[in-house]
Amino acid sequence: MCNIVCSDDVVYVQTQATLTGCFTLAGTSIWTAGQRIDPSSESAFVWRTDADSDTVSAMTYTNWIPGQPNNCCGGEPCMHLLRGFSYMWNDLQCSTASCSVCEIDL
Ligand SMILES: [Ca+2]
Repeated sequence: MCNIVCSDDVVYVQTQATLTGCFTLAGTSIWTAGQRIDPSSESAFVWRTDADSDTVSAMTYTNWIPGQPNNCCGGEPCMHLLRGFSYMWNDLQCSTASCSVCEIDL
C-alpha cells in the first residue's frame, strides 16, 4: 500500500479513492502502508510498503488525529486516513474493511 510523505500525497490518495468509487464500496477511510514496527506492542509507526519484506522506512511526516495513535481495543497496529476527519490519521485493527490505495514502482 501507499506511504504518505507530505500533504500532497494525501490529496492524491483521496482523489484516487474517490475516482475508483472505493468509498461507495468500502466505507469512509483509506488504508496506507503505515504499521507499527512490532504489531504486538505500542511501538512506533513506520512505512511498510512491501508486505513480503522486512524493509521499512521512517515516518518523517505525520498528521494524526489529536489523541491518536491510541492503540485501542486490544491493539491497533495499522494506520488509515479517515475521511470524516479531513483524512487525518488513526491507528486501527488491520482486519477492518476499508479502501486501499496501492503504490507500485514503475
Ligand atoms: Ca485508534
